[in-house]
Amino acid sequence: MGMAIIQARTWVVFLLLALLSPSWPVAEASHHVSPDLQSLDAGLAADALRTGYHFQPPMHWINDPNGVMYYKGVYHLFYQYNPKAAVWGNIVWAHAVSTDLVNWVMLEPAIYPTAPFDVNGCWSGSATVLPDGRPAIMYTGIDGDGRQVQNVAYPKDLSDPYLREWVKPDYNPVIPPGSGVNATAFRDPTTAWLGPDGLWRLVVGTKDNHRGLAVLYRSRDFQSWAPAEGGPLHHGDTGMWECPDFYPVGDGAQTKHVLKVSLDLTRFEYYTFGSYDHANDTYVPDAALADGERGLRYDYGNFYASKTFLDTANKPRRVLWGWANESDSTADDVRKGWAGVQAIPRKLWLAPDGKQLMQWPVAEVESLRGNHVNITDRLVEAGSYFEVQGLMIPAQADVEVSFAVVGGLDKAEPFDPAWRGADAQTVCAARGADAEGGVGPFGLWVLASDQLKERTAVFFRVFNDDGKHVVLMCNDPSRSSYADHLYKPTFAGFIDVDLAKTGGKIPLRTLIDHSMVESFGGHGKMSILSRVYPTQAVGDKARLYVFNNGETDVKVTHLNAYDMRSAKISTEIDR
Ligand SMILES: *[C@@H]1O[C@H](CO)[C@@H](O)[C@H](O)[C@H]1NC(C)=O
Ligand SMILES: *[C@@H]1O[C@H](CO)[C@@H](O)[C@H](O)[C@H]1NC(C)=O
Ligand SMILES: *[C@@H]1O[C@H](CO)[C@@H](O)[C@H](O)[C@H]1NC(C)=O
Ligand SMILES: *[C@H]1O[C@@H](CO)[C@H](O)[C@@H](O)[C@@H]1NC(C)=O
Repeated sequence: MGMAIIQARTWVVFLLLALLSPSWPVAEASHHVSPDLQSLDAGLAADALRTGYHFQPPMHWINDPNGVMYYKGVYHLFYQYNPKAAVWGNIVWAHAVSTDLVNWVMLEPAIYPTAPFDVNGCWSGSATVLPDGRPAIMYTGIDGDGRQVQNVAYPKDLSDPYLREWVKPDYNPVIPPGSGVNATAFRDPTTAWLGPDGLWRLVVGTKDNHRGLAVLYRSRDFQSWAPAEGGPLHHGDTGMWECPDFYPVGDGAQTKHVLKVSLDLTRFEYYTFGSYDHANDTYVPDAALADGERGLRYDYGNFYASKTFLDTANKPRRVLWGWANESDSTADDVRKGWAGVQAIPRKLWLAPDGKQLMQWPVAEVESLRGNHVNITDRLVEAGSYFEVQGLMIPAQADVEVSFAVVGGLDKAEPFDPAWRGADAQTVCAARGADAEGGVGPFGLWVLASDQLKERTAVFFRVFNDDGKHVVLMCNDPSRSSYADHLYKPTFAGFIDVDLAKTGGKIPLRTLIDHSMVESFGGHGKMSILSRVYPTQAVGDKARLYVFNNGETDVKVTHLNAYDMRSAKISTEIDR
């Protein structure tokens, strides 16, 4: 049946109408507000650095993914959006739907300021599909007094699988900041879950001075909520906890509960997992896991405010969405007319050894693969490199490669004792892709210009720490662009692979998408996302290389590189 066709322009006009009435005081937030930049003239949205298959709306600023869910055959992605500019502000819940997590139809915003309880902004939150099949959204509203309050919203028409219109009951807010709660640091409710006692539970992020807290609330009817008497589900001495997520992974006796928080102080995310007792709402992380900055991360790069959902359509699987902000300047964003991309949706599961979570791009992404280049058993001698030829647009590609260290691990560089306790990012800053090594650095140069003046390295480097091999995986964008005002951190993690046991083999997959370099090492043990802005290595001028800047030979046992078709992002609904 033919459905209404909503042109992009109509959509923008709709947004403007919806947003003209309320005034927009500057809310207390972790984002810098630039009122002078809130312009209707967004400039050029089309840009050589826009992504082809990562999720982006046609223009303007986006941040956190919100309320992700699967309902009646349709995936819903809501996200924080500024309908007026490429800088943070005027935040609404924009809405997109998909049947495959790859191609998207943009709908009108689902939730925007209309009432005293959200007049100053509709911030992040989550969706819960209730037992009767009805979805509920819980989100943070910024009320007339600038307080952060939690509100509920329900679909207006349950027979519409696109859930276009949402109704906010008058009894909102359902969770105001209680006494002792910091009303300007109280936000981002999780998806709710039902306990054996028939009570709903959810967690809200907050802080008490320097202590970050995941506060547990309970309700019998999803309307009247009270904080659990037992206190917060968890806390840490790490500053504000934003965007908490709490969910089970594994099955049967292996089930663990994951608690993820986004640390406002570092702008990175950390997780623990452990046991959760439904009877008394106690969460105890596994002893080996640390909270906060010493903890595990989903992604060791540019990835924040993430949220998972249970995809009941597939097996079921848990799918993770996260936001990748820009690493250029605000002036660049205003000129581009857009800022922010969603990372590729990732399937997430508990590693068989129970030591960490694993991630892999959802299989649907492979439906965009086109022209294929295949290399097998090619030696990459110490100090050499070669170009992978045959891709039509190496700036929009999916590369799977398996390396094997064939010259042994004897030459691995000693691990400097001064690095013990330091994070991998510090180590990679000291030993980047251009620092010759013993075993490695070896890996890919992506988004490279023909003279290699611009290139982003994704690589491995092996250290010898008193006889134990430590493997560093790193994205090094220090040469990624001629532009010198960009944020170019070397993002890195130590990857838990025992090369002695794998016969020196280590696999890598990198999704290259113009300004996005999203890498997965060790079959999903390590993820690192970087944003880069080449000036020469754009479109079909970009090149792809394999390099080995170490003293030890390595071999590419397999390399499969694919041109990626662009995802279809439309404003028209075809059914
Ligand atoms: C409450 O949160 C705001 C925003 O982060 C902060 O400026 C303020 O110091 C906090 N107040 C207390 C008492 O922690
Ligand atoms: C919660 O219950 C479990 C088992 O029922 C028990 O081991 C644990 O000590 C309890 N925790 C608290 C804080 O009561
Ligand atoms: C890759 O190339 C090898 C050798 O040319 C061939 O045996 C193999 O089937 C190819 N793989 C794919 C997926 O095309
Ligand atoms: C993304 O942008 C960089 C560069 O401006 C900042 O350093 C990061 O803090 C920021 N990340 C997030 C999650 O806001």
